[in-house]
Amino acid sequence: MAVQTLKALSAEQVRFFHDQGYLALPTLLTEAEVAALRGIVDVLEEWVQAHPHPDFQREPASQNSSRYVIRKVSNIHRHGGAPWEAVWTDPRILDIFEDLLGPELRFHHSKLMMKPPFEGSAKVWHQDLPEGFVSHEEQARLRPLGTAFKPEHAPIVAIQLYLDDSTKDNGCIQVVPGSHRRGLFEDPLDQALVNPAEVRLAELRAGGALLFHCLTYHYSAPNTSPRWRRAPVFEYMAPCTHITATTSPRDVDFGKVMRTRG
Ligand SMILES: O=C(O)CCC(=O)C(=O)O
Repeated sequence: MAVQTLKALSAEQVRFFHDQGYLALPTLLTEAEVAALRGIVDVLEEWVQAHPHPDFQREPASQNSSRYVIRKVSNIHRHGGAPWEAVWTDPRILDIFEDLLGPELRFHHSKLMMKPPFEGSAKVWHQDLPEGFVSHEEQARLRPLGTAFKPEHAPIVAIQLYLDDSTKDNGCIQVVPGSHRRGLFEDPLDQALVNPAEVRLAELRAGGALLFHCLTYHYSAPNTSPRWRRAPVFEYMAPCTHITATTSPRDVDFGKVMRTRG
């Protein structure tokens, strides 16, 4: 078997990701990069008050208020201008994905998850794959496979980057380690599948990042704190040979080649 030369991660980090289905990276973006990206989010948030857009999703609690409190921005790599496009194609990030998925990288989708102070709602326990990454027919084919449907058969991985410290009280991501090896379940996950004793909090400082596989069970709690939690997600994939990957019709640049062999 060919020995892979790693570009960004250690062999231990790669092993941890494949075993556990997630990996925390405490430092990825610099303070200056975080400040620049936050600045653009502030401008976008102001702009959308007068120009609502289908890619900007309101926080349910703000549906009837005059202010457009944003929960999610789809296609953030296209809405945020050059600094956000730079994150999308950042060689530091693509090197990490190469280490995890190999040299042929494709784009899946991007979004910015926003949790406004005191208002940011929970995202229930789920796996990403049944949230539109494959069709309903494909899900019906894959679910009965149980644990024979392996994470390697669905090489789609997310990176969530933190523009604010992400902690339990402002709704950090929580994961069930190793759950990406349990097969595919209905969306959202039946709460009975989540053993509270297994849950790990992915608390990270601003500038840090979390990688998670599209089969890993994950959840984020409501923001009960006075602090924002702004956290973009970029997903990339290797060419899929065991599944037919798809995405939401609104996502742009799906399948774009980010890296090729050699
Ligand atoms: O950041 C969040 O609140 C949830 C993100 C998430 O669940 C996802 O990207 O699949």
